[in-house]
Amino acid sequence: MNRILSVQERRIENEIQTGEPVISAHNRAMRLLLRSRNRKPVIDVERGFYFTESFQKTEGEPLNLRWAKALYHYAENATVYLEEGQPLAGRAGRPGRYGILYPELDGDILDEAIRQLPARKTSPFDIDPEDAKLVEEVIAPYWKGKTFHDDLLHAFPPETDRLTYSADGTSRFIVNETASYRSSIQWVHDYEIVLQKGISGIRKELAERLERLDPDSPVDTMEKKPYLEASLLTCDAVVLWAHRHAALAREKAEQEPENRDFWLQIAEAGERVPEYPARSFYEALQSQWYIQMFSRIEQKTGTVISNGRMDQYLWPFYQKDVSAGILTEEEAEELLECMWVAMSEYVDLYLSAAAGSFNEGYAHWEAVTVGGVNRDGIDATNDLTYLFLRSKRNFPLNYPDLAARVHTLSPRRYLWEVAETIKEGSGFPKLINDDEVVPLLLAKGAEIEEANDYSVSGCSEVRMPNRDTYTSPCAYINFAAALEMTLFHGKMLKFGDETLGLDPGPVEDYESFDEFLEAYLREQRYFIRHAFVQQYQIIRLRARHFASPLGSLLHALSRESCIDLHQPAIPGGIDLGYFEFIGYGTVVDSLAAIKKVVYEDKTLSMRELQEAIRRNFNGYESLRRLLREAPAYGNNDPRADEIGKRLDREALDFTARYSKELGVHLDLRLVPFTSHVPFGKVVAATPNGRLAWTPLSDGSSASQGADRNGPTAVLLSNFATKNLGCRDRAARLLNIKLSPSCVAGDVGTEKLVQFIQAWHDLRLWHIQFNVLNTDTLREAQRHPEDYRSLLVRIAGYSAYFTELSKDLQDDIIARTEQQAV
Ligand code: 8X3
Repeated sequence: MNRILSVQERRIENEIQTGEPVISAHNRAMRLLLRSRNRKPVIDVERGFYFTESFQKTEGEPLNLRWAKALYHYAENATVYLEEGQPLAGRAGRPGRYGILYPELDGDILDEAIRQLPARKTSPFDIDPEDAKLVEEVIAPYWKGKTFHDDLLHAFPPETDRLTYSADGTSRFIVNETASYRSSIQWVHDYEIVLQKGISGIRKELAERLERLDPDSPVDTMEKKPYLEASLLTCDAVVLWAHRHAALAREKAEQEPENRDFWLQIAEAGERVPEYPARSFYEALQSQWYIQMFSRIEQKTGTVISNGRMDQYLWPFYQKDVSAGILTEEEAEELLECMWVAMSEYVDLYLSAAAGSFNEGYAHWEAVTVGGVNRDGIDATNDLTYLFLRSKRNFPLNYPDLAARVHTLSPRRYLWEVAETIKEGSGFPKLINDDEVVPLLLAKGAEIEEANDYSVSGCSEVRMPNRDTYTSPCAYINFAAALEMTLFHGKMLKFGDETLGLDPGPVEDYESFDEFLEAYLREQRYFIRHAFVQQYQIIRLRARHFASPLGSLLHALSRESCIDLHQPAIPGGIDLGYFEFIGYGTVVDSLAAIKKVVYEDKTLSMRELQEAIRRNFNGYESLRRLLREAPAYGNNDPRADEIGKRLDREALDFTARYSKELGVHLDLRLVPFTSHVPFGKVVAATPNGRLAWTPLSDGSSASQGADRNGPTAVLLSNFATKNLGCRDRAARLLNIKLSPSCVAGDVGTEKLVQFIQAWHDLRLWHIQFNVLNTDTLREAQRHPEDYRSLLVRIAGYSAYFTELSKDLQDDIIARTEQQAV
């Protein structure tokens, strides 16, 4: 093929030609990867089983204590695994790719899910017949009627319920709660305190607090005592878990004299960390890994427990070991890559099909943050920053999700290496803009040092460990459905005659676009209103269902107040929640098309438009072409962007007024996961010419193929639609697909650096790139067996292209491939 390829594409072409995977210099990590890559994940039932067994015995006790007892029961009894060649110990399940069960969340649908998961089209899982029996006979029956999901299904008033669930309780993909998919949203622990003090250091302080409690105080007795007892037990549980790994490693050292040193190294590390402070780079990594995995066992943190600023908190250990001559750069990189493989093997298992369709490609994305400013506001890049970037270029895996912070004084070398890494082609790193994020965090109440020190978390969110205290997931809202209801009197073609939203009255006879826009905005507001009603209930219900003693003891404010992170209102905390605007480009383009074609040019009437939509443009091809040529978001065209800005503003005004009532910030976000695919499946054709049931636009990206003026125009539209004077803003995810030819060579790298600088200067929150040829994607659809290792950028993560649904594959193919930057 005579075309310019990205590094990733070249590697895959090479693999196809030679029939051999390309082995990087880091053989140990690569061997581990090849053992599990593309293997269908298996369900490991032990976490679900031991939690169930423990919860049966602790009914009536305080929730956090029950959780700690369950963790201890797991740590004491669950199988511990050590893998040949893997220097980091600590898995939450069997070798290979695996998912685990959290029946307390949605175990009421567990039996049904277990039957469906092996054959599910999107993200299937296998399960051993014996384990399936255990689920059906022991785990699932206990949780019937007791789960969070059970309670949530009956928590909403009828109008909210109608927009949320179908009659059978499955998601309607309109105002979509996501709380029943996970116990917590994306999170970042304070890993640094574990590396510095060890769990024993934290435990000692908490034990002293327990000693000092006032026995006459009802608050000390009823709240602080169980919190502290739960914390101590959890400390013991995680240390016990590490010790059990160490003991197994000692046994292996005895049994396998040829690998004695390897197993002894693991044994000694497990005897030391996370119990005590880490002394070396290896111990620091091992300590972080035990905590990371144990917090997976603790609860389902939907899609991500991010790693925080690894280039900062690992730096002292790295520097010390390298100066002492006991660690080389290559050894450090290899150890990190072994961690990436272990990370990729734990797969987030979603029981409901709806939740699965939000996270296609077995998605979870534990962001590692690099670069940015330090607590004093000075550039923080160091040798480790560059090592992370290099590892991302060298090691063909989608874990971890690398996030590079960019600020005004980011060094030139840093921007250059970031651009070179993006050119590798598999979607890393994503970029987050300090000059947008830090002022917003300050406006929401953060101190300057903690705002400067933020970590990237989730797709494109940020966290201030020790200051953020809100863990409730919120709504993903399908605003293309709001548009359809405006056009069809509160109904949707998918749902027949049922009235779901507001009836805007005689829309066919409106005389001006303004009248139509106001009707749409009433519908938009109605949707947000119901998302907030959902959230009102979710906040209250979650506090009765979830506790996270480990997450809580790693949080300074939770320790201080002795209040679990799942309880509302931790003193001193900043509660940053959100709601999502899904289908932004689709809605803006549709409104811009209605304005032009129906009201300005009067080329067709509203009735004709309704008819064309009902017929999915069959027989209306020339009309469809006309609609597609109307002004569209992503072209720096004020005719579309002004509409976009108005929609954004209305949503921001709503939350500025009503999130206060909930006592939290609910910020407006434009971050889809993969929800724009299932959301599109319930929306008929839209006035921008999009066909029925196809994906909506994603995040704050332009509609598929609508951006015709090059990528800088996409940035400018993004900027022009923002309401910079509003505080309740948060992430706007932006996908750009570039042809490898437009960034080829040093000239291409330089152009990409300049493009990144333009993005930074416009204060856009996030950006990420696919650098590949659309032909490669088509080829991968035709011959998936040859392209198993092809990674593509999706929402805030990358995944194997061949593990995605055909709909999502087509969506990525349909995104504009920009030919010049
Ligand atoms: C993750 C999104 O909903 O956990 O990117 O904040 S959420």
